[in-house]
Amino acid sequence: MTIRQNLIAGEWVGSNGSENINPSDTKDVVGIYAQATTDDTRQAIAAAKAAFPAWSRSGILERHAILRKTSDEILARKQELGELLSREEGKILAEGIGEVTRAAQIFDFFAGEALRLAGEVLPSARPGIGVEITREPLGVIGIITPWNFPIAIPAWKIAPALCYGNTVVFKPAELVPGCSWAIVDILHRAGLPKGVLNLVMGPGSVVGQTMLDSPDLAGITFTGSTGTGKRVAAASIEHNRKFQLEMGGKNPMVVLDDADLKVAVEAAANSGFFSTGQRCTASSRLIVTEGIHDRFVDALTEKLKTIQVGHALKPETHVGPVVDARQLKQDTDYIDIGVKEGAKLAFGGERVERDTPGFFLQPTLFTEATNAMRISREEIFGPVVSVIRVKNYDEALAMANDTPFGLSAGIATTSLKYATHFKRNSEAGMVMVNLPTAGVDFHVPFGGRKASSFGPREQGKYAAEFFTVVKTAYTQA
Ligand code: UN1
Repeated sequence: MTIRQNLIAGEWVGSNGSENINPSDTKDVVGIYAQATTDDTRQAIAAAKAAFPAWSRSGILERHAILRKTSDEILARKQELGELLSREEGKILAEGIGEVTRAAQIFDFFAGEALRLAGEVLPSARPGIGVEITREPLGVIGIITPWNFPIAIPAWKIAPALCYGNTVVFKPAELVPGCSWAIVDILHRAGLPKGVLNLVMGPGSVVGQTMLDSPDLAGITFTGSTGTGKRVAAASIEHNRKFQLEMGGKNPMVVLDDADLKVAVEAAANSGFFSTGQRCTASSRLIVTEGIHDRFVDALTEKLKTIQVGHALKPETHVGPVVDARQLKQDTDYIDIGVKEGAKLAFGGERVERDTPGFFLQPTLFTEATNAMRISREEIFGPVVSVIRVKNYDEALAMANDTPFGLSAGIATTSLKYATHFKRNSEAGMVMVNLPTAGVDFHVPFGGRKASSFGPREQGKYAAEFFTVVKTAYTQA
């Protein structure tokens, strides 16, 4: 098998490779990917630094053309890249193709944004003086991405970074280098000058740490665990560096007595279990009022019985495997914790065997949970959901907000009054009414509050906030 190499200063380099394993079938090696060393990472940073002056002054047509070409190629290859994504991460093929399409849309959006760069011209407080407010690129951006969205998250960080004139050192998650390698290859062939985008695959302890320790990164954008996010923050403060963090969630979905039962069950099943529950936007706390509680639990349990867990590439599969053995252990440990805490295991909870060796886990539903239990407070990141019974809307809202996190929150209701009140009073960055808490658009801001996020929003035109720095210029003519 040929080794997929790192891209440093416009050259493919590296020989020591690591296997990318399919979680649906651990006998299937998706590919072999080079592992960057400390020295490689330093060279990548130096290359990005050297490329910055020219790229930061490059024309908008050049940036537009490269981003546009990248979008076109990703879209044209959506079947192949969707399969690669499903093979390396384990989400089902339809979700894999959907995510690849989303990546193409993101590159398309930022191709357009390159043509819309603008500033403001204002009169000064002092007559005869003009003020211009412009956005300039930040510099070298470090991009660190997680395994659960192997193409969409790299796209929504790389596309705006390049659009606004920054250069990049990109470290994808170790578990899923395949899609990252593919988009870097596409961008490289689309004509990016040498050093503008550098790919350094490898472990966080080597590649990530070298990035954190570098005085030459002007910004780091990170999506991943809360623990690592805090390390990114601490190291960035040390270096006076801008940072943007997207971390965990413990997202609530409130279901009120007046909800349309079918809508509520679909939204809960989708955001709790699809993509194997491995989304920071997943709903893991279903907060349900008394009048609908039993009907809702019955209908959701019936729905779970129809969900087929299996190999991500089989057409009959609804939910693929857990990403790896470590994550599976975390999920099953939390299932044990939930049982010990006194929640009722209403569905699932067991590993399942399929024809191929993989990390298959049944969708798991706890009922009679409380909001104080660890399964309701800590992010599990698997197909494990708890139902918490409440008396009324007020109690539901208070409980929805009673969490260290604040990424997304949902409500299922037919009441305009409660929907409106919830949108206004939820302490989450994103609020969904009669919709899953996961599965977001590509052209609007994404991000949360409290321990879920730090720094400016990602995506859409709000992305400019992180990837640029504002300059205020005064002129007396
Ligand atoms: C989505 O729900 O469509 O890591 C996106 C995550 C998020 C992305 C969720 N940053 O799960």
